[in-house]
Amino acid sequence: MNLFKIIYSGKDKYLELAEKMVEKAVAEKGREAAVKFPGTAYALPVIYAITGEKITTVGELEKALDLARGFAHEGRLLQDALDAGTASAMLAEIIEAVKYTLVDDPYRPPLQGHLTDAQIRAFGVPLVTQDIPGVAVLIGKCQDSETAGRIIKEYQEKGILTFMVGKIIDQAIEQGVKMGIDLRVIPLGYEIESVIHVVSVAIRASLIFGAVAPGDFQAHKQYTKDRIKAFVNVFDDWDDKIIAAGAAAIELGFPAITETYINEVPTLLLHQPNNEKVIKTSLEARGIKIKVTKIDIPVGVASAFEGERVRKGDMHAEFGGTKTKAWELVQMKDMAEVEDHKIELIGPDIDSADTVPYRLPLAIVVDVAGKNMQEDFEPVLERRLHYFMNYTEGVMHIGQRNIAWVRIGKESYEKGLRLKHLGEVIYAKMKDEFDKVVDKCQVTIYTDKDKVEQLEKELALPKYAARDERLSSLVDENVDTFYSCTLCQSFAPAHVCIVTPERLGLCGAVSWLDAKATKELDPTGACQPVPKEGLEDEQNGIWAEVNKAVEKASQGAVSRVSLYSILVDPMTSCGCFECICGIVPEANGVIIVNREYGDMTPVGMTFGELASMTGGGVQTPGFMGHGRHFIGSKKFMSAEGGIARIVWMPKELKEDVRERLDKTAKELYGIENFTDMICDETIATDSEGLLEFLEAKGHPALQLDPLM
Ligand code: SF4
Ligand code: CU1
Ligand code: NI
Repeated sequence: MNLFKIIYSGKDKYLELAEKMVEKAVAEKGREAAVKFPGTAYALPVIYAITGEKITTVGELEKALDLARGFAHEGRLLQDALDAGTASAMLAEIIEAVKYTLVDDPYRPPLQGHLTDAQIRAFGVPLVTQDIPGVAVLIGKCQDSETAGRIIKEYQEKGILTFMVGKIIDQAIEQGVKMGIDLRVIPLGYEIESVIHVVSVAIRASLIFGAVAPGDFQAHKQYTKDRIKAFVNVFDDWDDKIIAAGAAAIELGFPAITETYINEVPTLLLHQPNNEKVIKTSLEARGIKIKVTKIDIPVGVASAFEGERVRKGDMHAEFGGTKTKAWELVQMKDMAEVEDHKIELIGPDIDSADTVPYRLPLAIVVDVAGKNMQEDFEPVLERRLHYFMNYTEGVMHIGQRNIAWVRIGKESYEKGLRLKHLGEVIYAKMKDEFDKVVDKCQVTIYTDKDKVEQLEKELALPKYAARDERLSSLVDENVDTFYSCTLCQSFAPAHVCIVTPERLGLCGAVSWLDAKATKELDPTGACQPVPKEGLEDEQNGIWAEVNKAVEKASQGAVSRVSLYSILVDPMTSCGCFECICGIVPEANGVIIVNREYGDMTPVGMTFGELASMTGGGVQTPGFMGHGRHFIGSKKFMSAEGGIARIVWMPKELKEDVRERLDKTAKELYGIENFTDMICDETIATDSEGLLEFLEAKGHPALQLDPLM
């Protein structure tokens, strides 16, 4: 079989279909009709990245066809064949774009189709932390459903983000594989063209995080090859279109592993007929190493289970919520006080009653000891409890401290999961993630009502209060060290966050205490101390040492950064920010939009469009990515007047930050209920309505100096 012939023939089939689809779109919708995928600021992203052309109308699709044709010259070299693969990708994107033009939602659950920019941005943190160590694209149909189910499940347990195209989706459904974006098992669609939606994810990572210029295809290929750890598995049922898509993947640096022998190209196209070995072959081909902590409990423990929900009807036991008390605490102890790996349950377990759902009070107390442990790290470790429990199959954890809420599903209970196993998970994960500071760890789980209540009063509440006290005294003025974080450089090579007590990392996941702990855990790692020295500009928050650190960590890309301004040398963004703020000159303030909000804002841009204004470690005055928690900070654009500049936020975000924001506004300006003066989408999404509202409320931004 001639591999090149197969690819060219596949490409021809895409071309034929794409031409037909475009014709159909012209006939049904007319050349002026808009063409777009939902929730992206990058038009047809693959074509945009490859050619620099933004295709936005049906008429322009004809131009896109020409662009794709131009890529596909038939020749004898591997590169010619790979170009035909690239052309196939562009044509597949045209076909998919027409689907979205002809009907509103061509993909219905469980099928995913296109992913939005926001969904891609949300993958940023788990990708950089290696929570998601790689990306698998499974195409075709396995020999049997059991094999498909087993392979998918194994990828899931390894944390691999798994996309499926073709009949394997039905096999997964048949096997009861739970799927969805949150579970990191994503069925794209049945037709091979739908594979473009994962190519689009890789390409947009390059546009968003890498800030690679549209049209510089060489640079995009380099980015995806170096930074996106993806690979393709083609199962039995292949045809030439699938192989042409595989060629497109290979061109991006993603190896394809086929079950049927087609041909082999060292490191790029591999043949693995044995289904038992396909995972190993794939991970090796892409150089993906998986760190596994084997935890001996009856259910799986994997980051991919994090998004799993336990619904009321599927629930065996419940703790907290509104029904019972539930709290958790990590506390530092002396070495002699901790017996390593002691796990104790005080009170009834979840199999001692026959009323289901079974409701109990719960307290989880984790004692840790270690030479390098510090009291400051307690909350850092404690916050991980949420993740450790969520990673456990069939366990859902919400909240923290004494507003914890835990559910255990029936299925996992029936597999044998009991409370002690939660202790095992916590123990194993603490020792694994925090090995440099935790030498010994013991876990005590209380379900005895009196004990839970008594210890809450005597132990937990005083501890929480002391921590809050410590946190409120933790202001930038009171420390002599900030931290740099460069974790995101694996995707945004020039980006550096400077983390201060009052300004957390823009991903929302790294506070000053987290950074301090990270430095202790990994002394030469992503978080490095930056001495707060050489003050150059007090108002904007510019220090010579900070500049030096940023210049070094960004390899010279950025040499001057302010910590308190969004106009003067603002901090850069990588792409995974929780929120973005952008100025509205006519309102003399800024709007803030969170990633979850998908609709229009008063600046005439969606989150995705605003977000595309910044990213990849570039400074863009007037636009800045930041964490949710930064919104209530006294340092939030304090150079420009502070939080009084906030004029609009989505309602959900307002409610989330209300308490802290109101408190800060009271302290800074003596304003009560400041959050109520901020407009939201239920009031206005245009600048006229916004201004009207601000005037009616007497919003303080209107009295401040002109922003520009
Ligand atoms: Fe990335 Fe900044 Fe968060 Fe570090 S603090 S993980 S660099 S966004
Ligand atoms: Cu990031
Ligand atoms: Ni980012």
